[in-house]
Amino acid sequence: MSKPLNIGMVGYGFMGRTHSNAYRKVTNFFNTEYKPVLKAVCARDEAKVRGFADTWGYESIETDWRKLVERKDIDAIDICTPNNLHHDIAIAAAANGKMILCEKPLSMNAQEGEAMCQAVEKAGVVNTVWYNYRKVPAVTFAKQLIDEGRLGRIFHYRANFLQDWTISADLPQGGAALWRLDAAAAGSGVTGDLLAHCIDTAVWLNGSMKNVTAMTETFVKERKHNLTGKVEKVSIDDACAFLCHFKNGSLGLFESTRYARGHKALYTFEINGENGSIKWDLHDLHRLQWFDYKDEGPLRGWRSIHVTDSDHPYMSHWWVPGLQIGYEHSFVHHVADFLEGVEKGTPVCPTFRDSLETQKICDAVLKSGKSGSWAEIE
Ligand code: SOE
Repeated sequence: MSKPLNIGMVGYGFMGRTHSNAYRKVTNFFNTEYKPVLKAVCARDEAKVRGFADTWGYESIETDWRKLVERKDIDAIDICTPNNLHHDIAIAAAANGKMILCEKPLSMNAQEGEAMCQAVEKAGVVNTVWYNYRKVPAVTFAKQLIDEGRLGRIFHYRANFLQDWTISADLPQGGAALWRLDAAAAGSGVTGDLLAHCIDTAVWLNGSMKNVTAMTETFVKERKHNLTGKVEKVSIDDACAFLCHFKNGSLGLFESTRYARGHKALYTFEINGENGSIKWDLHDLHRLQWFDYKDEGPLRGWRSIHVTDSDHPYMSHWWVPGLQIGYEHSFVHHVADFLEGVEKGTPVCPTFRDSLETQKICDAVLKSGKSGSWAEIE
């Protein structure tokens, strides 16, 4: 008999949909002791939140997140709000003894993030941050290969996250989906939204960073603000590129922008070691490119591994070998890992503490982008 685990979700945007879908599907494919129950969803607009609850099968709604985190029938709070609310909701949820699943990035800055870590650690509640790309089977497979030492000494790590949806100067900032352009709600632009993903994966695969040097740019300086109706200064970074030294001696190169015409969500990374290299591309997410220096002779070359066999991470839970899965499954895997952590009492990675490292790197990147100097990672 499975045990219910009651979810209370705050926010219902794009991420609210990906998470709800994952909660609904997970126990059809993973044999978990706990089964998520969509107990309540919370947002300020009552009519809209009721519509969302009906679509996804939430049992009830709230319009004030404070009420939600105090409800006795909720076990876990899922934070899917704009970034400026993560801190207050997480602290209140932890004080009420709730487990927490928080959307990325953890917080607006490392100071907030540290307070959030202390709150969940003091309360002793299970906590995780939705850096979902770790849970793509090909990316988890890359982690296995690296941990097995197959690449040997690592020399280079490079990653890109390219989009093009904010090029129009007529696009307003603030409110609904456009809070990502408003620094007051998002904290930063592409650094917290997109590079945070690249940094999370990089630190997971290649270890901690020592220092960074960055350049940031805001191409459109003013936009109408949806909440005030006025034209206001844009304070987010539209584009950011940075170099870093990893603690293992390798060099890192990262680029992210929302101004790469033709690219919608092109996340790629490559890692080069003395014995081999690995490449991955979100647009082909079920494949891992692998080069092995041992393959001597005329047959040497890059291998494109279709990560769909039952001995590949997570894949034994899905269809049959050769049939691929997609973007939404990374969230299903995250929920499966979360439920396993709850059952076994083990940390669910990335934890708040793991994600604080990403937050510190984002802060250092933004600091360096302003100063033009190298910034050390605290
Ligand atoms: C922004 O467009 C966005 O939706 C991010 O917020 C997500 O984290 C990223 O995975 C895709 O792009």
